[in-house]
Amino acid sequence: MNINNLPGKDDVSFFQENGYWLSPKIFNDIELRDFREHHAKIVAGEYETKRPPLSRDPQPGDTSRLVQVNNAYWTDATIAKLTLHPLIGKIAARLSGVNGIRLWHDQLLFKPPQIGKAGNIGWHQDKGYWQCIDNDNAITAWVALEDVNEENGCMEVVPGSHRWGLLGEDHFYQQDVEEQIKRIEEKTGHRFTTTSCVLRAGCVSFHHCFTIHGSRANTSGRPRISLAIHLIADGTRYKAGTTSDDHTSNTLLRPKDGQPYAGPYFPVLFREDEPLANTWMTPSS
Ligand SMILES: O=C(O)CCC(=O)C(=O)O
Repeated sequence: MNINNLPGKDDVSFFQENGYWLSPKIFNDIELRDFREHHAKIVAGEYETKRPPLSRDPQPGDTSRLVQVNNAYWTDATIAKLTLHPLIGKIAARLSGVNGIRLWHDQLLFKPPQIGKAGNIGWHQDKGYWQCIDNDNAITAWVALEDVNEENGCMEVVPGSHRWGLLGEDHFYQQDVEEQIKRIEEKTGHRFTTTSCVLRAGCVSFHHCFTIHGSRANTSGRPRISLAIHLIADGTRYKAGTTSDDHTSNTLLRPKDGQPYAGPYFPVLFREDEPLANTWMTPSS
């Protein structure tokens, strides 16, 4: 990882204006080779730590649709290094304007080639699923472990949509993404224009928890391989009584109203004034 790739003032302004930011390449080819190898093990259901993930869908062996593994970092020390990487935390803190970052949960994603709409991810705002979070500073770091573009179904974001409010259009599993666009345009009165997050392997896109995003089919001959790292500001508290009460993070902690999300289920990636803990950084290639 190259620690010189922190967002500057203009990058932070871009994030505030557009609700997303694409990093330059921050993981080098040696790191990427390792991450891909361990990503493949998890997809295959080989859990190095013997601890299963929090959840997954579908089960190992089925690659007829998008594979999604939540808290993949529990299963594998190499993926844990990526999920909990302090530089990811530092970038997220800088973009969000907060002093510390904790993990909310990770989501390993594998979009096989040529599975048509079964690889689509419907348009949604992450905050729709995370209303139990008492602030709007949550942010996602989406790490490309292979090159991603329109051909293999890269993530697309709707720039500026983080300022449209909460839409109640949270359809991660909705595969008819075109039909959804019409509905959102009618509902909001905004034109729905997307930007493709085209990334080289080793680059990371960051999106605000209100930013509408999703992705279309992988029409290429190669898989789309990535890890989404969902992050919250250190000090974030549980807000009881929302539609997200049954979010898996709450089933882990069983918090009381107003209780901070803290402890081993929500590890700290980064805190201002604390040294970056990770010693395995190497120069980016
Ligand atoms: O991988 C995608 O296409 C969408 C991922 C996503 O919904 C997220 O990272 O929040």
